[in-house]
Amino acid sequence: MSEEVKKNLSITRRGMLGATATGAVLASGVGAGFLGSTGQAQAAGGKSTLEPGELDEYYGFWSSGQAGELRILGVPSMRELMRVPVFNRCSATGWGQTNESRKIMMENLLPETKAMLAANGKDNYDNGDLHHPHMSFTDGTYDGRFLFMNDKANTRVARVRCDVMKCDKMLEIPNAMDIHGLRPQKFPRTGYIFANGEHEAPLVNDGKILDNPDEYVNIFTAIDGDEMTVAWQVIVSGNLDNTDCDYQGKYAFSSSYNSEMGMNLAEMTESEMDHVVVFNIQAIEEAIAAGDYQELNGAKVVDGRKGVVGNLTRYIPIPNSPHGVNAAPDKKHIMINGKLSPTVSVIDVEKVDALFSGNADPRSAIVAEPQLGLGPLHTAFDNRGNAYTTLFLDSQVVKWDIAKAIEAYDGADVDPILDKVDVQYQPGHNSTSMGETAEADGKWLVSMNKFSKDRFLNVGPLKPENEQLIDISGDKMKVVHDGPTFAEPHDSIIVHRSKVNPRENWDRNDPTWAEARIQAEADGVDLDDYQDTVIRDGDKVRVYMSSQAPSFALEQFTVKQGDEVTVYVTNLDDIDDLTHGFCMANFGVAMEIGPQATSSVTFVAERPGVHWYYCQWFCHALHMEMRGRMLVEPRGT
Ligand code: RUQ
Ligand code: CUA
Repeated sequence: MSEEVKKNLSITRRGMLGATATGAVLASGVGAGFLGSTGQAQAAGGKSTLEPGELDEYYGFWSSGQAGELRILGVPSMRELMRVPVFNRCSATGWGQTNESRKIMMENLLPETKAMLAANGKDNYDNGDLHHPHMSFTDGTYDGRFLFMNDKANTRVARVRCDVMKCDKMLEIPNAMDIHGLRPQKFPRTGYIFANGEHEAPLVNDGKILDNPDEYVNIFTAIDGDEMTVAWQVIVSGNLDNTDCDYQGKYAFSSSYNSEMGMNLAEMTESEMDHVVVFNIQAIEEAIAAGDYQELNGAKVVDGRKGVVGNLTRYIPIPNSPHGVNAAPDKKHIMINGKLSPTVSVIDVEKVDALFSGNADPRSAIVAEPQLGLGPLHTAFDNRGNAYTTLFLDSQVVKWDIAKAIEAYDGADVDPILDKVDVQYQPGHNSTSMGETAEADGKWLVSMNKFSKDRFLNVGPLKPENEQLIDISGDKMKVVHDGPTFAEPHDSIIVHRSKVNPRENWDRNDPTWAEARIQAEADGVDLDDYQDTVIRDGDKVRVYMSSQAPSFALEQFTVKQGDEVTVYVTNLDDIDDLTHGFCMANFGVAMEIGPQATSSVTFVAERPGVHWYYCQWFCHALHMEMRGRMLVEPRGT
């Protein structure tokens, strides 16, 4: 890191802390100015507070960072609507515990992962670090099919079905270490999911190479989003941070903050210039088709390192430690956010062709590099040619004009910066309504701030983060809402509600419980009808019980101590919102059964005596009565 940058960082931190109180006073003043006659906060872009019963115009899909789940918010109200467990465990839904969720979580674990988990007394991961949720695209805009998301903690990528808002696929990525940046292909459709391995390691990481960083590599992965399998991987030089792709389906771009391949802070920030890797998708596909790859852990791996002859990758130098990568809705520009550099580097995708066809200077693809402020991390967009960049160190969002930034880079005397607004405090990602699609609509921006400090009642040393809603419909940005969130949202997308159309109830033919259906058929049980059947199969017992408010079909069943018991509950209620639960008290067993769904859970009945199971979702006036007994006969009786 240069001395000048270091000095700027420390000055700004101090200045920012000193300005905290003033910032808070100013912000509350702004809020008061927007009180309409109804007492609702009124903003130029529309109401940010909804009346009871009013629905939001947008779905917000939120990461939860180290909490491991996906969250669904309403925008602009910022009300949290749902949590979708993905990489975490969930006490309410039984995610990580039901047979259906365990199959999804465990079916694609690598053999060495299973061995490591077994040695630690586990058969599955129970944490995750979900940073980047993004929706599938068709023709440059959201298509409402799937959401894809990364797990930085355990090198996984997961998919959530938008028809039921449940995770249906999870894939551990071989060869790569710690998936960070993730984006779906925008055109012609998703297609690929591009995923960056952030941390470098030996390509066969089996302990033969240890403290020899010269032999470490990083891996870029393209996943087939339909099949949820690894399509191909590329070995790169330097590490990989964030990624995005163009609207032509030709290139993906990944930032690298550690082109040095340094192992400590001083080494990682040594060079004045790092780089962005450009991946030539067609050239990579051709190399794979030609058999020009090595197969490692079942993945087809090509070599795109610097200095390797060929057309798979190019490296564009970017000032020190770039972070966010964001494609503009003009379908032409890719923003590389400087982080330690106060700049955003603007790549013109039409100038990238020349890097592959001729011998053009890689920097010739850069058409602007405006100085925006300290700590630019991520950029979002409206539909009027403006970009909005978070400034982590300045605790601001800066609005700037892309065309003017290009003119300024060409030498014109114009200032691309249009407006700056203080946020509370130190923003990471931001997102605008439909802003990562060609249908950006320029109404709302969410600034996802890493610190809330004084914005909320003190809840102890661990504070919530703060997400602020900003009205961007006018010339000046206006902060209209503060929203605390638990650890720790990184990224979000704001999707117009017309794009998403979830079901009210499950379809009885849903593939989620396909295995339960096969077992039920083998046991002569009709999973779609009333069930009160107990099947004994050696020391395995299968209990089939349907549920209909306010009762389970079985009031009791008997097993022997030590039996492996699988309980299949099918919710035959077909009324919207009529979810039942099944909790086997004192066995650590609980799950959700949505309307028309089947869920199953397996446990060993290693506790003799009378044990109550009960419905754990308040479903009916007689919900408390929705219970039954499991009688466990002691061993040897
Ligand atoms: S990336 S802000 Cu995963 Cu910026 Cu977190
Ligand atoms: Cu069923 Cu409560």
